[in-house]
Amino acid sequence: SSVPNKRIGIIGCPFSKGQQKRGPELAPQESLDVLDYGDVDIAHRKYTPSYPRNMRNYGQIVGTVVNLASKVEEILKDDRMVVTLGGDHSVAIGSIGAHLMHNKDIAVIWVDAHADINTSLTSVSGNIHGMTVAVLAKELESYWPQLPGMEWLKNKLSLKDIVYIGLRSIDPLEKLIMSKFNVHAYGMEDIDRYGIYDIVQNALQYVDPEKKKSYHVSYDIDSLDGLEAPSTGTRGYEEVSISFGITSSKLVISVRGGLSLREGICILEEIYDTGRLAAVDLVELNPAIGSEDDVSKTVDAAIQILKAACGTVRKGVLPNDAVIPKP
Ligand code: HAR
Ligand code: MN
Ligand code: MN
Ligand code: MN
Repeated sequence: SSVPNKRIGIIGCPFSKGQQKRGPELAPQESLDVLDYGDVDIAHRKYTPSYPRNMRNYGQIVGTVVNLASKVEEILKDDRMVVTLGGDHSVAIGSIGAHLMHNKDIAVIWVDAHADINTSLTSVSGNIHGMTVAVLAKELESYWPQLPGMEWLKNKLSLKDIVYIGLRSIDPLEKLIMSKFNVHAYGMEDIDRYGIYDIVQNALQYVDPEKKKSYHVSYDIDSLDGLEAPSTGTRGYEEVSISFGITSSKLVISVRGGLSLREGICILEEIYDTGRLAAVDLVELNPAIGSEDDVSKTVDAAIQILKAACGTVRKGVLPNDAVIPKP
């Protein structure tokens, strides 16, 4: 129905561990108009006693996501598709928050090994990148302590308007939250069973049956298999000690067995095809992890995902006025 947006705005949010790679290789077709909006200022707010417990670097994060949000809103107002290059997944508080300010009627497609739906009270790690969805969620408001500095987030995301693709590492209390609120999710086993194409069509049908929403894809590069995208923070085998009250145990996080790059590309191609893709986050790419080859492989995977988001067609497009050369 709609015409895909050929105008794109790129914003970097080089948050703690993320470092963005960008350049002309992002522009898949010459007809694309890509405008670089620069990088967001990273805030350095000191700890204050009013900050909630178990949220590492809270001051820095609230300060930064506000800056990102105003840039993202500016790009959306310029009628461009927004590409936010993280940074870790906490930057999506800013990008999705801004998308919600611009248009209340959005649908989020969260492509990730993880659900990132811990509150500060359920998180084992205290890492805010594992809490992003919960910060944004309307239904979880009463499960948080006061979140100073997040008052700008007035239009919250309904958990009915998010769908997960590619999950394979969920904490027990995240699972509890997801089942209590009936959050729609496709895990790797669903992709094995039905194939990625049908999963994407089903996900869109679920989250946007009337085909009118503005899409936001929040793409965590760790959704890809570690063989495809090794340079990311949580891709392998990890053991974390957890305690819930008097119970404590070891949680084994093993996130091998992820999406192929082709599956990742397919997701973005199909969402691009709706003509309503308004924002993409590409997060958790960490150039400080792995060898030089690992980094370039991961960056290349990210570029291919973003090119698909910008309308690249793998089987090729016809050149404008060209003719086949003859001797
Ligand atoms: N669920 C775990 C936590 O809350 C691990 C989260 C890891 N998150 C990411 N982004 N890498 O998806 O800490
Ligand atoms: Mn994530
Ligand atoms: Mn993840
Ligand atoms: Mn298609």
